[in-house]
Amino acid sequence: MFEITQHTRLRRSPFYDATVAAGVTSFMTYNQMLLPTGYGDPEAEYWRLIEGVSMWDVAAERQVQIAGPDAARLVQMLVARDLSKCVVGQGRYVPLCNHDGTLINDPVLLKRADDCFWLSVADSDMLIFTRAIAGERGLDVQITEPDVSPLAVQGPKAEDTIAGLFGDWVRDLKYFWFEDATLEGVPVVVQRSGWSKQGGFEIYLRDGTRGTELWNVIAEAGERYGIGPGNPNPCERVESGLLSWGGDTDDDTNPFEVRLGRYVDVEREYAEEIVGLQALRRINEEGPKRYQIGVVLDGDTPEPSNAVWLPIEHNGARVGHMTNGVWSRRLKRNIGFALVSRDVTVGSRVDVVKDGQRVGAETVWLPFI
Ligand code: THG
Repeated sequence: MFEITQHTRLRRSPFYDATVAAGVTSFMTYNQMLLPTGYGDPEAEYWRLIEGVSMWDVAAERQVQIAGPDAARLVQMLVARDLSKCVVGQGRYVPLCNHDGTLINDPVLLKRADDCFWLSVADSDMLIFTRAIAGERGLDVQITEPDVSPLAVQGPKAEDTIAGLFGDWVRDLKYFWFEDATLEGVPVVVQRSGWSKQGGFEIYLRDGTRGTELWNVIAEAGERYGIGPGNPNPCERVESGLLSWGGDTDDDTNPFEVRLGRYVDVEREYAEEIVGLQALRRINEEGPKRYQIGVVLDGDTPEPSNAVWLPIEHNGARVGHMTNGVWSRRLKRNIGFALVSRDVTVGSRVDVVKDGQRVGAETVWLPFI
């Protein structure tokens, strides 16, 4: 075995010590941070999310704060979605594209004030990109990475857990809406959000020195509901059809190909200043060449999870890739997303090629559940 060298370019979460104490067994990197990926009991971690409540260190979902007189204008230039009706206290899922209309991130946007926004980003460097656009356009903004670290609380018992801590007002929060709050003196933002379809909240810690405190307070409040540690769950998110940017996308993927077309507003004011909008209009008119559907593999023996793009063939010809693969504990089948040519219809037979072997599969619509 080898060690991972400690270095400032591999940043630790404020919840790092708490996750070690909770028995974390694996990490991956995400936004140059360590993101926990397991606690040694995948079966229990899955069912805790489906039936109870699970808490996740997702501090690696970093915030890019855009503040200043031109903040609103810059945000509208950057994201594919019209935000004219987004109010302070509201969040939105906002595909972010480059000039070619290629999806380069899929942040959750938080409108903190009329002149202050957070982009809660997936794993690509949005500080560099947003600063470059602001600089080229001569905009009056300050772009920073604030001391903010999300902790997700997910599952059917998440609402009771969070209401027990903050009060019943959290039950009235609409999806992606948020409120500032304090928890035993720890400053946080509470948002109804999270990368699962089991319901829940994200608690954004606003003081990186108090991660262990926040973790422990939530763990204690959730004890009566059987809370335990977890992480963005590969099985649940595939069953639920949630996109993993950088996992299910490649260097050429546009939002229309991966079911995000409904978050792209091609008819917009000031269209000429919106990054990538001309390209997105063209792609939308021509129709994307690929699309994202599901595959259900033949057989009912669990295969190890697969994060490698596997070729898919249809009538012997290469038509795309399976971009992830998991054993579905609810469907009792091996399933995955496929990014394939539009010529492959849903309900077709295809072959997934793994280690030179062909495994038969059927194409289906997403989500699986
Ligand atoms: N939470 C926060 N930041 C994040 C993520 C998160 N940043 C990175 C990554 N995850 C962004 N990706 C997603 C993808 C999907 C959703 C949220 C973040 C999501 N989608 C819902 C769906 O697809 O059904 C709702 C979308 C809608 O209709 O508005 O929630 O998890 N803080």
